[in-house]
Formats: sequence, C-alpha cells, structure tokens
Amino acid sequence: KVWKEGTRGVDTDVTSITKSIVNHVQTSLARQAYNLDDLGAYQAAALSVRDDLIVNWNDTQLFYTKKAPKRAYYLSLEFLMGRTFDNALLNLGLKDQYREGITKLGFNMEDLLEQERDAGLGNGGLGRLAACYLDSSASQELPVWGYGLRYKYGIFQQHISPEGQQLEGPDPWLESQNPWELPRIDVNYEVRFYGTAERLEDGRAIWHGGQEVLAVAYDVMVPGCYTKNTNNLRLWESKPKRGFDLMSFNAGDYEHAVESSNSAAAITSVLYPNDHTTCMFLGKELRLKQQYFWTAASLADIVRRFKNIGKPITEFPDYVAIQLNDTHPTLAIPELMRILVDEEELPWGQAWKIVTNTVFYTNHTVLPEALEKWPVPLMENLLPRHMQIIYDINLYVFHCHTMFFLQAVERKYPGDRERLARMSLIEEGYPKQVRMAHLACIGYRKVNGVAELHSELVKTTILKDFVEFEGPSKFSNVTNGITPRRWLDQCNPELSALISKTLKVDKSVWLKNLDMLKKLLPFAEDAAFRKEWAAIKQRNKERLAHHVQTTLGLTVNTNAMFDVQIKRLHEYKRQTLNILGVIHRYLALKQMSAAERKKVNPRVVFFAGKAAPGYYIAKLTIRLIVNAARIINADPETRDLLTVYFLPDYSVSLAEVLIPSSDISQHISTAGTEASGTSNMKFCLNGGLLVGTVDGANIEIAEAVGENNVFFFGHLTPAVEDLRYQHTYHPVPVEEKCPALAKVLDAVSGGIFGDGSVYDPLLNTIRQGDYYLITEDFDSYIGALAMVDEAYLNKDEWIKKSIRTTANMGIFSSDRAILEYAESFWNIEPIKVT
Ligand code: DL6
Repeated sequence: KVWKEGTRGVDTDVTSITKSIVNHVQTSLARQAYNLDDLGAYQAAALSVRDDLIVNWNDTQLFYTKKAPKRAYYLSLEFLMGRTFDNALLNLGLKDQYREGITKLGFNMEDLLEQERDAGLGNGGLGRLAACYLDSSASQELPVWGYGLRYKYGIFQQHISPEGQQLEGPDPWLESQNPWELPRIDVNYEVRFYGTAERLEDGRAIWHGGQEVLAVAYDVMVPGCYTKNTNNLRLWESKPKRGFDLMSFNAGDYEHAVESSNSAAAITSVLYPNDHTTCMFLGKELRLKQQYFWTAASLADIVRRFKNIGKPITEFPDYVAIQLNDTHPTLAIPELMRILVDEEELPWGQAWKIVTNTVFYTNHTVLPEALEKWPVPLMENLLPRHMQIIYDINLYVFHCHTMFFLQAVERKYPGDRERLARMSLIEEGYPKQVRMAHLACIGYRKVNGVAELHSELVKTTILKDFVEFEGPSKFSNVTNGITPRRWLDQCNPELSALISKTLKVDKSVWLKNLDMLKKLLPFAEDAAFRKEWAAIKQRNKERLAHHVQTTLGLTVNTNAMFDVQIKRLHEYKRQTLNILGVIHRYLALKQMSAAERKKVNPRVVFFAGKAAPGYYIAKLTIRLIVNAARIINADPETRDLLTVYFLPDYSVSLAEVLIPSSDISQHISTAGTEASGTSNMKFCLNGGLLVGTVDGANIEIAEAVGENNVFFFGHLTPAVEDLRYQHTYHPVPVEEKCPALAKVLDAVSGGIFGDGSVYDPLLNTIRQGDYYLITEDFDSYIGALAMVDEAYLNKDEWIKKSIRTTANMGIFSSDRAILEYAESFWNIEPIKVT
C-alpha cells in the first residue's frame, strides 16, 4: 500500500508544497521569488522536502530510543550517495506533487534535479554498495546506522586533455549549501593521536599526550521507500580542539598559531582515490589518521548510545552489531578493546569475548596487492596503545580466551613455523607490517565475501589458514545487491511505470518485493508488450544521446547497438581488452567491401571511469581509448557502423543515464579477480544483456536469468594460475599464441592512433608476462562479441531476452542482501516506526 498515513510531519498537497517552497525562498534563502534562478529554486524545493524528512527522521530516532532494539552499525570509509533530491521525492512518494508545484512556480523539475551536485564520497563499487545498503535498511525498516567521514573534497573530478590524458581536479562538493545534512555541533568527541601509552600492572594502560582533535557529527537523513522509517548516516568532520595557539599568535608567529588547527582540519579534507593498491597508502600517515579518527568517534558514539539504555557493558553484543566494510575500519577491534579494558576496566578475556561477538567483517577483494597492511613504526608512533593491543591479541588470548593466539596455532600445527609466520598479525620484514585482514579475521564473529565464487576464493586463498584453523562455519557469503529504487525506478521511470501497469501492482509494493518481477516472464511472449519495452529502451538511448550532445557536442547514432563498459579503470577489469576488441572490429571493417559492410550491425561503444591518479597503465588505457575514438569516429568509411565515446568524469548521476540505455554491457575481468561487481546487476535489471567472463556475480546472474541470456567467454578461474605460470616460465610470442591480437597490437604500435611508442608500456604488459591474460582470452572474446551481433539481428528474440533478464533479477535487490545480513549475522529485526 502506498504510504499515505496521517503520520506526515508536513502537509503534502500541492498547494502546501508550493507555499513551503516559496516560504523557504523568502526565509531560508532570503531571496525574492520573482528573480530566482534554477539553483535557488532547487535549494528551496530541497529544503521543503527536508522538512518532511526531518520530522520522519526525528520520529524514527525517538522511536528507536524508546524501543531500544538491537541495532547494527555499518562502518564504511566510503558512501557514494550520488544525488538525493530525486531519490528522496520518490521514496517519500511525493514526486508528482512536487513536479506540479514546481511547474506552477514556473520552473522545470528536470532542470532543478540537474542543479544538485553528486555526493561523491567514494571510489566505486564498495562505496556505492554501502549507499545501496543504507537505502535498503531504511526501506526494510531495519535499525541500521551508517558511519563515515564528511570529506570536504569527494572523489576527484576527471578532465580529459586534447591528447587524451586524464587530468584531475578537486571536487569541492560542499561549496554550495548542502540541504541534506544536519550539523550536530553538540555531538562531538575528542580523538587522540601520538603520545605515550603507559602500561599499568592490572593490564590497563594510560594513553596521554600527543595531539587531540575534535570529531563533529553531521547527520544525513536516509529515507526508506514508502515508510516513515528514516535512518541516519553519521559523517564525522575533524576540527581542532582549540581554535589556535594563542601564545604564538600573541608573539606574532601567525603561521605557527594556526598550524595545529590546519593539521586537525586536514584529516577529513579529502577522500583518498583508492584503487586496489595498498602500496599507494604505504606510509600515508594521513590515511591511517582518517581511519582511526573515524572508528574512534564512531565507537565512542555507539558506546554512549548503548550506555543510555542502562544495561551492563557485558550485554553490549545483545544490543550492538558492527559491520566492517572491508578492512578500513579494522582499528575498531583494538579501539573497542581499549575502551573495554582501559576505560570500562574489564578483564582482557571478557573484553575480547565482547569484541568477537560484536564485530563482523566483509571482504571485498582477493587481490593480494589490495590487502591493507600498515608499517609497525607508523602505527607505534601514531597509535601507541593500539599497537600494544595488537601485539597482545597476537600473543595472548584467542578464541577460547585462555590461550595465546600464536600458541594455539602452534599447538594445532606443531613445528609448522611457516604457518605461524603466515598467520601472525605481524608480517616480518623491514619494516614489519600489521596485516589488517588478519586482525579483522581474528576479531570477527563472521567473515563474508560478496559473491559465491569470491567467498569460495576467500576461503581457499587469502584466509585459507584461518579456515583450516577455525573450521569453515564462520566464513560465509552474502552476494551483493543493488537498490531497485535508484537503479530502476529513479533512473528508468518509464520502465518502472510499464512494470507497474503490467503487473497491476503499485510500485510501492514490487519495489520492495523485487521477486515479483518474475510475473513479467509470460509477457515476453506478448508482442504489444515487447513493442512498449523496446520503445522505452529506444527513448533511453535518445536521452543518453541528448546528454552526449549537450555535454560534449557529439552526435550519437541511436539506431546502433549501445555497448557500455563503465567502472574504475584497472588492468584486472580489462578495459584494455575492450578497446583492443574495438580496434580489431575497426580493422576488420576497413578490410570489408561495401556489400559486406551492409550486413554489419552498427555499434556504439561507450566507456566511462576514473583511473587512480598514480596508476600509469590505467591512465594510458584511457589515452588509447580517447585517441582511438578520435580516429575511428572521424573515418567516413566506418563511422556509421562503429563509433566510440569516452565520457569524462564518471559519477553516479552519469551511470543513471548510461545504464538504462544499454543493449549490452561488458564485465570482462580476468576470472577470479572481480569480487562481485554491481554494475552488472544494474544493467541486467534495466534489461541490458551482459557479455562477461565467468567471474564474480556474473555467474549468479547467469544462473538467475539463464545462461542463454548472457554471453560468456574466457578461461575459468582454476586455469588462471597455471596460465600465468606458463606466461612467466614458458612464454610464447603473441604472434604465435593469438595472431589476431598481434595484428591489433602492431597497428597501435605502428601509429594508426598517433605516436605508437606512447602506448608501448601498456602493450608491453600484454607482450611480456600478460598477468591479466588478454592473449589467452582474446579469441573467445571476439567470438562472444560476434555472437552478440548475431543475436541482435533478431530484434524480437533480443527483446525477449531483455524482458526475461529483468524478470529474473529480483534476487539481486539489496533488500535481499541486507535482510541476509540482518538475519544471519547481526540478529536484528525490522521495526516499523509508528
Ligand atoms: O563489494 C563491492 C565491490 C565489488 O562489487 C567489486 O567487485 C570489488 O572490486 C569492490 N572492492 C573494492 C575493494 N577495494 N579495495 N581495496 O572496492 O567491492
């Protein structure tokens, strides 16, 4: 049922909405309605929506406080929220009323939606997953809060130079007023760094001296879909504890006077552009500072809220579950130990029991280079007490709370020194390093991966020793999910409306029970339905073409198949394979006669994604894409049949335009490298088909939608290690192994896209070593694309596949995923705010 109960905090008829917007123009913005621009109108409308959100949010928090249910806290260093206005309107069920009100005031809803800046507080999949989980928690009425950082600068802006180089610019997203957050100056905690930790005889320690900064809370309201439940995302901002050093100021030394306040503010100034390479953070003290600042403030807040219930601290795990999103918040384990041992004065064993019953850890990658490690000297200096605790965990009580961890390992595997060294929290070397995944693994209640294959790989590779030591029961899987509110209803409103009309069910129902999409299956056989379905896809293509025209001034052929790959640029994701495949197609087209070309299926290939600023090879791939696109798109012989676009500055908002338009999308990582992927789910939910490797969640998508509706290619995970071995120790030249690829590489080196030598470092990664196995998969990739072409020729069959794909995607709703976490891990229940 649509949410229309009399529990709204504000009136939501069109007249009241219009009044409220005008009122905000005059009071909150102190402007006049008659000379207002789109930005002002957006701000006033947003503030009006916020009024409703605030009442719901307040009621929800009050309700939770009164009922004191067990709560879960999702600690994530990244929340890639995107825009809020449209999402809030849809979740509140108020979009139509606001559209009418805004039109009455002489504005256009779409123009106002465009005024909002994306909240880009994340790098990619991991941060967007966190945002989907917040939406699902609120929509499924679960008492879940998110905790993160309020970065002043989000993910960098990407510009592309005329030579095709990625250039980075800052993202000052808070420059204009952010109506979606509530500053809570009254909620603040002191966080300490450096100083000395003195051990006391009773096992406690006193940590003193060093630098103290203030963590100040900003609350972001997270509305559920058609429910009053409105959860909270608390983001911390760093502030100096004292304004500035008055002594230096009085002595005229102004620089020194503000030094400490600048260093405090720096902690939350910028999001690190992470890219699966911890070496990027090696020695980056500020990154470690961010991690501790955030976990310390969040835990202080969680403990304070728990204490307000008035229960003894031993009951902490009955009221609190803490989910670590990757290893970034692993310091929560030693920090909670510090609070329990040093402040609450619990014996070590009791404290450890509380920690290990409270904390859960999700792993998001098995790439060895991405596993976080921190140098011991850095940790010792910045967090002396935590380093002591980590050493103690390593040596002292583990599992049964009576035995040293390493001693327990030793007892189970006598004389196995190598295993001991492998499992230790500390990796030997110069310098020694703390292995954060091991810490998360020891201090956990459950560990999970994010897709079936990935979870299996976690158990059999990076955490194999721990599974053998502890048994497999604590290691499990929760396959990722995506919120259908943003990734269908919001980004593809016409498809959403068609689904509601066809199922004869209000969207407020099926959007929260996505398995209902299965009822679309019989309609794949209905010609009139297929026509409507295809027409919506076509209009979505035109919407994207319009976007490209207005932003880049380029004309896109909307009669072609749209082929999309959008994700972070990384060697393992193999955008290189895609662009080499495009060049192969181009060369083949050039060889064809005019008659042959007539039979070819026209294709437009879209790329979008950012490369980490220090990731040279990934940036070179962008350069190759941009320069190949320039030449290919200008070729009068082929341009009706093949064009390529690299859309700069990929963001959540751009994805919302790209995804509904795609006929086919590419998810082509080397088998065993992509933990899950979530854009694959978004494309398929919107009726785009998938070409991909047997990797991550592609596998489960194929199981759900039927293998005949996806285009798989490439080697399987078990073959990868052996192939890499062959490439290293018995290399065969590309010319022999894959002549088709050799031709493409030679064409690039030969300079068809400008100076070929520029690309040598990129092409050499394939010619020598080929760690990501492009040579091995190239032929079957080209074969899969040919099958896509063939399938697309039969438009009717293609649309049937598209409908069946959407119909079977219900299982990938993040509602399913979050309910799995709630039931199997956190032991929390939905609680409806009344
Ligand atoms: O689980 C969310 C997302 C997965 O879908 C991607 O497959 C995976 O690459 C990503 N992992 C990370 C880990 N980052 N680091 N380091 O972003 O998680």
